[in-house]
Formats: sequence, C-alpha cells, structure tokens
Amino acid sequence: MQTRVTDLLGIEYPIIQGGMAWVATTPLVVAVSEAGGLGIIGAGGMSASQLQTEIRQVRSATDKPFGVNLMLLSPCIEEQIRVVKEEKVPVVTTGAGNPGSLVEDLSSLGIMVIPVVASVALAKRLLRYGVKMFIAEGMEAGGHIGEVTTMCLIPQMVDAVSVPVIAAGGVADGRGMAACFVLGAEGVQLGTRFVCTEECDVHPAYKEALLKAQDRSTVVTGTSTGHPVRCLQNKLSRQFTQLERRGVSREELEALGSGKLQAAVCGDVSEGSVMAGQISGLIRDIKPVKAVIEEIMKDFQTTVSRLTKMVSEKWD
Ligand code: TUI
Repeated sequence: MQTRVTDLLGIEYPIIQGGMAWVATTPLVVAVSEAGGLGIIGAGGMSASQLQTEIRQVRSATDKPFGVNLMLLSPCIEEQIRVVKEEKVPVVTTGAGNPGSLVEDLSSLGIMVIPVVASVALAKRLLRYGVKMFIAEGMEAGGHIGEVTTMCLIPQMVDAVSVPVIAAGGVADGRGMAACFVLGAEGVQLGTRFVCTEECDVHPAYKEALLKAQDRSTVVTGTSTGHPVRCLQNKLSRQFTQLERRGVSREELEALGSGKLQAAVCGDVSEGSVMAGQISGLIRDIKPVKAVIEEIMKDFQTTVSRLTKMVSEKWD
C-alpha cells in the first residue's frame, strides 16, 4: 500500500508501532519492521548506553527502517539525543513535549523527526522547524495524553498542515485504521494492540490484564500534576485518584507514580501503572506481530470496499 507515509519512511504498510517506554524493546521493534511496518524503540527509561545497545541489536536483526521514540521529559534526554545522532537512526519520534530546534538539529544529519503532538497549536509552531510529518495522538491513547479525541484532532490537523499526518489513539484494527484514513490520516500508530503480541517482552500478567479490559476499564490520573496518564484502573490508580482529590502536593503524587510503569511491565498489575489505551476492550487475543499487521490490512481493505459498495449502490 502506498501513501506519503510509506514513501517517506520506506516501509510497506502505513502502520507504526508506538515507542512505548519499557515495552517497545528489540524483539517487538524487529518484528514490526520485518512485517512491513515501522518498529520504534521506546527510549523512555533507558540510559544512553542501554539505548545504544538496543539500537545495535535492532540493526543486527533487521535491515528494514526503524525508529527511536525520545520521551522529552526523560532525565537523560541529552545523552539519548547524542546516541541517536551517533548511531544515525533513520527515524526519531518525540513525545511528551515540544521538540523545537531538535527537529533542525537531527534533520541536518538525515534523521527524519516525527513529533507526536496532541494539539494543532503545537503542530503549527513546529512547522517552522521543517517538520515533514506528524503523529497526532488523541486522548484515547494510553500513557501520557492530551485533551482532544482522535476523531476531532485528525481532521483539524489535516486541515492545518500540508504534511502527512499519522493518527494515534484508539486504533487497534482495520476498521479503526479506515476511520482515520477517512478523516485524512495517511498512516496509523498503534501501541496497546502491539503489547498483546507474542514478541512483546512485557510480563504475561500485563497482556492478560489488557485482554480482560472492557470499554470503561481505563482511567486518567495525574491531571492535577499537568501530566495526565491513561492506565487500567487498579489499586494504584484508585490510590492516585484519592490523593489527587485530597489535593496532596505534586511532589507526593510524582513520588507515588515514579517507577510504576516498570513495575507493571515486570508483572505487578495491581500496584503498577498499567498504561493502556481505551481500545483495550477490543483486544481479545495475543498473536504474532505479522498476523496482527496482516489482519489489520485485510480488515482495512474489507472496510473500505464495504463503504465503496454502500455508496455506489445507493447513489449510482
Ligand atoms: O508521550 C506519550 N506517551 C507517553 S510518555 C510516557 S512516560 C510518562 N510517564 C509519566 C508521566 C509522563 C510521561 C507514557 N506515555 N505520547 C505522546 C504525547 N505527547 N502525548 C501527549 C503529548 C504531548 C503533550 C504536550 C506533546 C507535546 C506537548 O507539548 C506541550 C507544549 O509544550 O506545548
């Protein structure tokens, strides 16, 4: 399938894997890139030397394009930037902040920078740095989120920028992908769906928790700290919400949240932060990455054909 996204990234399908911190490591990234999508290493939580090791492991396992997600709030962001420059990774996505002049800096080395944005305003500001593509993420997504839904954000983004837009947040199958394309997106980024794959290296309890989830299983905590995070409701999220209601200090809340994603990824799904999108309730199985991507592309085509047929029967 050909879109501006597949052309610019040199990939077969316009399907990007979200660069999830602690979750998106070599096995998942390699599987997605090998299957024709774009695998992305989640650098959040990694030291510079760990990141370098991951990049080299991915490179030794695939010659397909891949990327690194830089979480801009990361304490070692400067050293991580140095590593992606030294290693000349093909693609960098950024999240949780404004990448600003980093776009020019990395682009001058031939690195394609794709900012993840949650608002049109930030996208417009970033255009002056020469951004060639955006990922627009709706608040249905898991982890750190903005305030606008995917359904409302994508058409507004597409009207505001002339570069291609990749939709993220709330997509886990071919119908969701088709919906985003109808709104003008030229690619989709999936996070939660790729957690429930054989290659994803999180503890089985994390995957099981996602399989059990329903439409209302996620909650947003941390709004009062300025860093809203969507995760599955559990003991930790209830404790967090209670403390937020009581108005405890930002420092106390941040201390409670610290290290909790890593705890969940290691299997503590009760007292860890099980970051997950609202689409969790749609995910019913764990399968190989290749099967996920093939099914999405098949269902995307079926959906588009169904709509085309509906339109031609009715108005021809
Ligand atoms: O970054 C994500 N998702 C994440 S990061 C993460 S690690 C973390 N853990 C606890 C607290 C905070 C982070 C887990 N999940 N998605 C991309 C994303 N970026 N969503 C929202 C944004 C965003 C928000 C504000 C991007 C830019 C932004 O800019 C503010 C500004 O300066 O205008």
